[in-house]
Amino acid sequence: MVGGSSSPTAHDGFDSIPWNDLARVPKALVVGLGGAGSEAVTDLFDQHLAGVDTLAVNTDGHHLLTARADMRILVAQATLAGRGSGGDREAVLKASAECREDLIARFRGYDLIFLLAGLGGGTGSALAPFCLTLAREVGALPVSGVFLPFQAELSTSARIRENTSKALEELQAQGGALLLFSNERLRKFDRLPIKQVFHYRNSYLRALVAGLVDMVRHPSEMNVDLAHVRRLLSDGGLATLLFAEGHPSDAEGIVRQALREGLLDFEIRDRAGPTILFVEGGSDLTFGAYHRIVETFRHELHEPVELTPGFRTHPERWDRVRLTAVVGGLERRTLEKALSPS
Ligand SMILES: Nc1nc2c(ncn2[C@@H]2O[C@H](COP(=O)(O)OP(=O)(O)OP(=O)(O)O)[C@@H](O)[C@H]2O)c(=O)[nH]1
Ligand SMILES: [Mg+2]
Repeated sequence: MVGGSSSPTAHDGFDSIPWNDLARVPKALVVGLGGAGSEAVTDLFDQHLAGVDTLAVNTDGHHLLTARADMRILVAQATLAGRGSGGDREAVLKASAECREDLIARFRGYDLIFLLAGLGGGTGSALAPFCLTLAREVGALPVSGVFLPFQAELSTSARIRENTSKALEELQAQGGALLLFSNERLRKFDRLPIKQVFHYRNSYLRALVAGLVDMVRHPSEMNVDLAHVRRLLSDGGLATLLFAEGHPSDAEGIVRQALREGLLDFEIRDRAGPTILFVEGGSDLTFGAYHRIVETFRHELHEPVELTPGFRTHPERWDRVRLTAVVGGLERRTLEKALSPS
């Protein structure tokens, strides 16, 4: 317990410390915008993300009824009558003033806000950049997670292509953390049912969300907290999150998994920008294993401008380590590049 009967005396000046404020745990919210965003939030809600609240936002009332989340709101009712936008991003942008106060009221009090949307439609493509601004306005740290449309949709619909490019451009212009999910990377699951593939992608997204939330919610034994993440994400550049899990002795495999085997699309410059690397392991995690992971990661990122490594160990033994990283200073992605990952 913080403070309490064994805390130092008033003489030490400790009584004037606002213990309750200091012990406050950062709060996180995951918001699903539009149809694809709401489906992702429903999947995350069903997978029980501990300590994270969920909100589904849509212009389509019928679809919203099928979403499962702690909170659900129908937006732009006056203009779109609860029927969705039918791909009309401009209509949703025009109606955004209508839902501004409602969204701000839901966002207030959260430290981390994840904004999820499928790009290409009207609702998610309009609300993702709009909500990014609102999340910053309430003082939260936003992380956008967007799903690019399928190649077939992009090549046959100028509207979907335009909605996607505009949203992508606006999100990147605002800087901060952007998780860009490329459907092309899902092509390796061509033989699986669609729902299962989306579920797999959502589980990966869940690991990224849980990794960051966990990193900032519990005090680490070294270095990393919300202030570090905030500083990295506030320098105006673009950043992504990375995640991997493996055996503590397999530093190369863990780092390769994080950088090259994920579902995200990103482009690291010759030299990465400020980066946070957080390693979580069991009580048996050795100093050597931890350092090998840090060194391998540093080497693979070509010596980032600034690397902040941190770790936390659990009281019990665990033959796994989990790596969560925030990598800054990334290149902007065009839709063309994201669709043809190297
Ligand atoms: N339904 C669904 N669509 C996905 C998913 N992942 C990516 N998408 C893409 O998301 C894009 C946007 O679709 P929706 O989310 O339905 O569109 P919306 O934001 O509700 O916009 P409007 O319905 O036009 O107002 C589609 O073009 C899909 O390619 C997913 O998990 N579920
Ligand atoms: Mg919709």
